[in-house]
Amino acid sequence: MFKTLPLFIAATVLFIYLFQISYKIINSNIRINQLEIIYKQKSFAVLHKYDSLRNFGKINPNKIKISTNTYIKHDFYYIDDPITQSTFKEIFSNATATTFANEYNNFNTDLEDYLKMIQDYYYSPLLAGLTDEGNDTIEGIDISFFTYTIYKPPYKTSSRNAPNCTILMLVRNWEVDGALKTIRALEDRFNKNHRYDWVFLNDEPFTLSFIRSTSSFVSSGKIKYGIIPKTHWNPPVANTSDKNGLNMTAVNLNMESMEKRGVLYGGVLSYRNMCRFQSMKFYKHPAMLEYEYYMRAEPNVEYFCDFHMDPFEYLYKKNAKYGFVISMYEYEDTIPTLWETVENFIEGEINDGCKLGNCWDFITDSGIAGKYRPVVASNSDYNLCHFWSNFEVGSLSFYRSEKYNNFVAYLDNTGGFYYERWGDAPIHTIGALMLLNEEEIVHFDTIGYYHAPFGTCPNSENIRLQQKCICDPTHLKNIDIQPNSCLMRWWKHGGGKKFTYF
Ligand SMILES: Nc1nc2c(ncn2[C@@H]2O[C@H](COP(=O)(O)OP(=O)(O)O)[C@@H](O)[C@H]2O)c(=O)[nH]1
Ligand SMILES: [Mg+2]
Repeated sequence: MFKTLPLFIAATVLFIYLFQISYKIINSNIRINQLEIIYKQKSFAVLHKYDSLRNFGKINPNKIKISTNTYIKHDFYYIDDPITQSTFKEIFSNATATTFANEYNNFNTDLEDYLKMIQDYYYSPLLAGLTDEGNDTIEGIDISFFTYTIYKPPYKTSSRNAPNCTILMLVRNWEVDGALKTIRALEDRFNKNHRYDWVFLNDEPFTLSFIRSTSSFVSSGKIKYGIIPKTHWNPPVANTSDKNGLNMTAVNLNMESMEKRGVLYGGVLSYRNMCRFQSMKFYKHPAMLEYEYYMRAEPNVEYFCDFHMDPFEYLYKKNAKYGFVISMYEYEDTIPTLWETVENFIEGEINDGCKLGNCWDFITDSGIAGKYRPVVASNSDYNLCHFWSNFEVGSLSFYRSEKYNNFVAYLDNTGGFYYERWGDAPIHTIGALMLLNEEEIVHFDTIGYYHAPFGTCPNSENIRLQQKCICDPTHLKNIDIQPNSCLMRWWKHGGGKKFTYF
C-alpha cells in the first residue's frame, strides 16, 4: 500500500498535467478556429460590401471605384457599330437588315442581356435542333457575326499614332487566365500609352466572366467581342458556296495517321479550323472591318521589354505591310504538298504577267547561312523558313487584297488545310513574300517576346536597359541564337539587318 501510493499520486499528477495541456491545445485550437471564422466573416463582409452596387453596369459612376484604375461609366457602355444597318445590309436582305439592326441596337445595355440574346438566338435553337453545325441562321438571319462592343473611358483617340489599328486575339473561354496575362503585359509594355482597340474573336459566344475580366484588364479604349460564323470556321462541306467540299472520311483517316506519327496537332480538327481561319477569314469578320492594321496577340505569351516604338506607327509611316519578330523552320510533316500547290499557283500567275516579291530567296535559298547549316532538310525547293505568326503586325488591306485572296482561295481549294495540316504562319509568309517587297516587310528587332517554346530578346544591353527588358539573350530559348532560326537567312536574302528606329 505504502509502496503504491506515491506511484498512484505521481500518475494522477501526470494525468492532470497532460489533461490540462491537451485541454489548452484543444481549447486554443477551437478559439483560433472561432477567431478565424469571425475574421473571415468580417473580411468577407468588407470585401463584398459594395457587391450589390458593383454589379456590372449598375454602379453609381461618380462614387464607386471598382478597380485601381477603372471607373465604369454607364453612359459609355453600349452596343455599337460595326453591326449597324449598313453592315447588316452587306450580309442580309434589306428588310431583314433593317429589322434586325434595329432590334440589335435597341438591346438594353447590360452584358446580361447580351448573354441572354446569345442564349436565345444561338444556343436554344441549336439545342432544339433548329440549326445544325454548318448553319448559323435563325429564321433566315445570320446571328453568327454578333459583336459586342464596350467603350472604356477615358476613350481618347489622340494618343494613337496610326489610324484604325487593333490588337486581335482569337481565344477560347477557358483560356481566360492566359488571355489576362497577355493583356496585362501588352497593355503595360505598349498599349496603355496608345489605347488601340482590342478585338476578341471566338467560334463560340464569350461568357460573361470572360468579357468582364478581359475588359477590366484593358486600360481604356474600345473592346469588341465577336463570334465567328460556322461558315468561316468549320471545314467547308459539299453543296455550300464556299468550296467543292471536303471528303471528311479522308480527312479523318489522315488525321488518325498524323496523330500516330506524332505530328504536332496532327489529329486535331479544331486546330485546322483555326489555321484556316487565321489564314483566310479573320480579316473579313465585321468586327475587323473598320481597321487598317492589326497586331496578333495570343494567350499566355510574354512581352519582355517596353516597346520603344509603336509598331503600327512604324508600318504606317514607312508604308510597310507586314512585321514579324521570330522566324524559323516549319515542320515539313504538316505541309507535304503545300509547296507544289504554291508553285502551281505561281505558274498561272506568272503567265498572267505577275512578278514575285524581291525577298523570295529568303524561302527558296537552301545554302549555308552564317556559320550554321540549316538543321532541317527539306524535300522541296521551299527551305521551310517562315515568320512566326503568333506575333505579327499586318496591313489588313494587304490581307483583303484580291491577289492575297486569290492565293489563299487557290490553296483552300486543294483541301490542304484539312487533308494535311497547313499552318497560317507559312501561308502568311509565302503570301507576303510573293506579293510584297523588301521595304514592306519589317523585322522588329527590339521587341522582346516569348511564345512557348521560343522567345527573342534584344541583343544590345543598352536597349535592354532602356526598354526595361526581363530576358537574357544568351538563354537557350532565345531562338535567334539557335540553328533553327531563319533570321540569318532574312539578313542575307530578305530585308537585310536593319534597326527599327525612326
Ligand atoms: N476560339 C478558338 N480559338 C482557338 C481554337 N484553337 C486555337 N485557338 C486560338 O488560336 C491561337 C493559336 O492556338 P494555340 O493553341 O496557341 O496554337 P499554337 O500557338 O500553334 O500552339 C490561340 O490564340 C488560341 O487561343 C479554337 O478551337 N477556338
Ligand atoms: Mg499559341
